Parts: sequence; C-alpha cells; structure tokens
Amino acid sequence: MEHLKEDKKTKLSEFPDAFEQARIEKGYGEIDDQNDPVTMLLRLKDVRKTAHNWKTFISGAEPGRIVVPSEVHIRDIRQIPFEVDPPEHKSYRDLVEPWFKRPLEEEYQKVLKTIIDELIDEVLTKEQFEVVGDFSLKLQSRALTTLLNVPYKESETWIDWGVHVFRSEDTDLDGGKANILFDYLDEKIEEASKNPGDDLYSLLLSAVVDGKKMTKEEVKGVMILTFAGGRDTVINAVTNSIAYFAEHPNSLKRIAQEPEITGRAVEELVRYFAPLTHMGRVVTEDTQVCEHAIKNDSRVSLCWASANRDSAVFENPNEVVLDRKVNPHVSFGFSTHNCLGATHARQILKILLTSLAEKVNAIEIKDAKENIEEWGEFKRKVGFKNITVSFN
Ligand code: EMZ
Repeated sequence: MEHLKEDKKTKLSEFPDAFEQARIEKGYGEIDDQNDPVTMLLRLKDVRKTAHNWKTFISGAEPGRIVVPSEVHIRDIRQIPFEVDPPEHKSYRDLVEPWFKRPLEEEYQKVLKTIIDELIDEVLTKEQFEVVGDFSLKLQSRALTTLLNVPYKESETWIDWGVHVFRSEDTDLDGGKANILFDYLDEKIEEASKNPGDDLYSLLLSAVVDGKKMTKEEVKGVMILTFAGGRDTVINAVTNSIAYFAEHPNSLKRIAQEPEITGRAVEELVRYFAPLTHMGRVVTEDTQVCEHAIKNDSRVSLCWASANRDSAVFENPNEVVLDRKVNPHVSFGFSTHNCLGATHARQILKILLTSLAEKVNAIEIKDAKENIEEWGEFKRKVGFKNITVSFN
C-alpha cells in the first residue's frame, strides 16, 4: 500500500518528455493549427539556429500568427516588441529593457518578498487550498503590480480574469475574453495620458522611438504582451514548483541549508517545466531545417520544451538536478526575442523558493488534475488545471 502510494505520488510532479521519439528520429513534428500547419522544431541546435535567424524566420508577421494556437482570429493588434523584427525591434526593446530590469533592484525584491510572504502566511492558515487559483494566479497578479508600478488593488481585477486572458474553460481562443483586457487597457491608457504618473503606461506614452512619439495603439501592444505573455507561464512555473517540492521535501530542505544554490534550482525547474511549450515564426523563403523542406509563408515553431530535454546537450535530461551546473535551457527563448519578463519571473521564483524553504515544513498533495496540451500526435503535460494541497 505504502509503496503504491509512493508510486502514485512520484508521478504528479513528473513532466514526461512528449517529444523524445520524434526528436531523435526526425528532429521535427508536424501539426495542424486552424488550417495553418506548423512544423515544430525539436532539437536544441535547430531551435537556437532558427531563433537566431530572424530574417528567414520572422516574428513581424500578421499579428497573432506566430503564436500557437494562432491568435489571428481574436486580435489584430501587434504585440511589441514580441511581433516586431530587427531593426525596429531593437528600438522598442532598448526603450523597455531598463524598466523590465528593475527586478534586479533591492527595493523591488523587498516588495516581492512581502507579497510572497503574505500569501504563504495566508494559505498556511488554511487546512488546504487550490494552488492555481488561490496561490499562483494571486501571486502572479500581485507581483505584476510591482512590474507595472500601479496600485496593488488593481490585482483584484486581474485575478478575476482567471489564468489566461485569451483562453477560457471551454475554448482555447476566446475573443470575448480578450476584449475584456483590451477595453481595460484602453481605459488605463486614457487615464495615464490625462494624468501621467510613474507607471509603465506613462513611461510608454511619453516615449519617443526612432524619432516618433509612441501611439496609443503601440502602447497597448506593449501592455497586452506584458499582461498575456507572463501570465499562464508564471502560473505554471509557480504551481509546478509547489508540486515538485510536495514530492521532494528534501530539495526544499536543501535550499534552506544551501541558499546559494537557489538561483541554479530556479534555472533547473524552469528548464524541466518549460512553462511555454513553443513559440512560432513565419518563414520568408523556401528553406530547410534538419533536412526537411519548409515552404515560404508557412509556420515553424521553436519547441522550447523539447529542446530542454535534448540529450545531445543535457545529461540526464529527464531528471531534476537541482544544482545543475551547465544549463543552457531555452525556457525563456533564445536570441533577439528572449523573454523580456525573465528578470521579473526569475526573482519571483527565487523569492518563492526562499520563502517556502523558510516557512513551510511539508506540502501534501490532496487532489490534482493535470493540464495536458494536445499538439497533433504530441500530448504534453504543461501544468495543472487544479491542484489542492496543504502546507504545514
Ligand atoms: C503572447 C505570448 C507571449 C500571446 C511569450 O509569450 O503569450 C501567450 O500567452 C499569449 O497568448 O498573445 O503574448
């Protein structure tokens, strides 16, 4: 009995590699997405090479088309700098980069620490709680107020939107839901333009890029990315980390005893979880990737989740090696479009690990429903729809 229980337990925090066979045999997989097929690139080397070649594999296609599932039917606004190619990309990126590096400041980290400690204290008083909705979503939304530098109470509105701003329970692409975010942003952009403050909206509204003042549409494009891009990804990373520590209590103790490994532990968990499975590009000429012909104007995706398990690069790729020394994972993307929010996400996770190690002795999973994405032949676990635990 005890043995069975242990077996069942181990599986919940495991994230199997859905791409291994295809990666080894062919290096790619083909999937349909709303009649606009995608060739998924599965090897780390190809993923990196392709991500780096922004001329042949562009991001500045029709807005929404590089996302898989494609969002062309639910939005026509371009997300910036995410859906812009060099050289324009650099001007936008240079503008927002210093703002998104603020998480390196001590003051910023103190604010995050308070947010995270309060949340842990809150759930410690409960007998049990559902992690996705009652912990990770709250943490993500509250931490986002720090990134935007807006009042804390805004997070209450964002929490009400749920885990994804473009997806709902029954549909992967929910235009109605997207409009809630878009209308909210229109309102906030109006407010900030009448009454500028020291928040991200105001910074963008006063910005001049390549000699031109940013339009409200462009400001909205940056803000949509800020809201959508780091939402389910951070929620997955936080939730999956909690599941991991529930089943590996010694790892949490190790972080308490060896705090110097916390940074490496964050990188390793992020590698293993790959909270965003893949991101697309649109091809601008007939070309080839790993001896496979790819047609002009078709779509490819850079499969971060697969690349992170490539045994050509990672030793024991399916194991969490908490203090893994060499870890060139691509969970935050690679090259030109590497994740703008990575500094913020890393700080959230570092502080989360530290605070869990300080405050929580044991985590027990009571109930869980896995979130399995289906990409053609591939079924990939990316997180949990819900997971109920207790903290002690
Ligand atoms: C896009 C994307 C960015 C997309 C880094 O990822 O995140 C997705 O969750 C959104 O749906 O629109 O922002």
